[in-house]
Amino acid sequence: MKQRIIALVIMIFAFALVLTGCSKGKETLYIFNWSDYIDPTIVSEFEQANNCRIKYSTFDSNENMLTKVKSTTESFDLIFPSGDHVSILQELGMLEELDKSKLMNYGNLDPQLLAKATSFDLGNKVSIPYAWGLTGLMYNKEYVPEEIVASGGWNILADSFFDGKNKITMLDDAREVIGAALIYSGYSLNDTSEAAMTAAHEVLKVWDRNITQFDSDSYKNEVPDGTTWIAQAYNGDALQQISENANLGFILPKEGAAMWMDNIVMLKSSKNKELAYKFIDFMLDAEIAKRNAEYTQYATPNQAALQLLEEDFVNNLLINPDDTYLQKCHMIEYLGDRVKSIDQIYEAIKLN
Ligand code: N2P
Repeated sequence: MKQRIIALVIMIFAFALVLTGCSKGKETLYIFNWSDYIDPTIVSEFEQANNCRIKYSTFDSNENMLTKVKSTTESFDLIFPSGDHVSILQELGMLEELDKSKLMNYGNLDPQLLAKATSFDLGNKVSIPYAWGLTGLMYNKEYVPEEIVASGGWNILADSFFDGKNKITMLDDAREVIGAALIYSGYSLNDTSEAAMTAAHEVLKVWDRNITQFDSDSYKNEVPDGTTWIAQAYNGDALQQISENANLGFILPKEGAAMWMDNIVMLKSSKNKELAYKFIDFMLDAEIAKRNAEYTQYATPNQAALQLLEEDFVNNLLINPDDTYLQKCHMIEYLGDRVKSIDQIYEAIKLN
């Protein structure tokens, strides 16, 4: 017995030594990204190649990210906001202007997408496009009859089949929830006129009868396990699940969808800017960006990576829709104070 205890103490001591030995003296990069949004092997490869440590934290909505970044004493080096939140962080004076000469792989980015990104980052000064995608509906084929899905529009959420069953979720994101109702009502997702707001509110009152919760993360487990039958979902997150479970499906509603571009930004307060530049450049490498797109199932703004991706990925219309569908999609734009009208309706619906 005594010998066993001694052996255990020696083991714990050796383990602690290895742990401290590994992390001691190593530079640490603090990254804050959406959940399920990076291939973890890429993170460890970067750590090994640069003899550093990455402290990686995740968020599930721009709102949560913003609250944490504004309030936290823990400082991040790099964060991954959507376009409208790049503008918000920039207005708050929190973003570092990027020195592109430190990014050898910057030229891999698609100039057309960079031009689009100027709508939230004039002159592409503070952000690096990371991935883009669309929001649709993910469902479990075991529970949702095919004829309901075949109707193909956002109003599936109002179908009487779901009445009182508590089996539908929407994202916990005002822009996404009100956006879907606006698109369904024939308005732009960025329209905050009184007519648009009234129409969206009326639609949501009806959908809300079927909605169990507003949550941006739980659907990834709950649709596969049948707790939720249909959920408003990000396309890549849904496709990650679908690749492991043939019972799952995803549609882009016929009226159109919300579109967003997520970006890497560096905080002015970053204490490790050189390493942060290295990480951005690593992610911009064509082969790395290709592997990351395959893992996350999101469209890449890296045109050199697009050349390397398999046809199956490039031609998947749920990742890269055709132009006819894209014309019906609405980029979530920065609205300044106008966002308050959207937030008000969202809060009213959630309180109901
Ligand atoms: C990744 C979700 C990112 C999409 N899980 C939202 N912009």
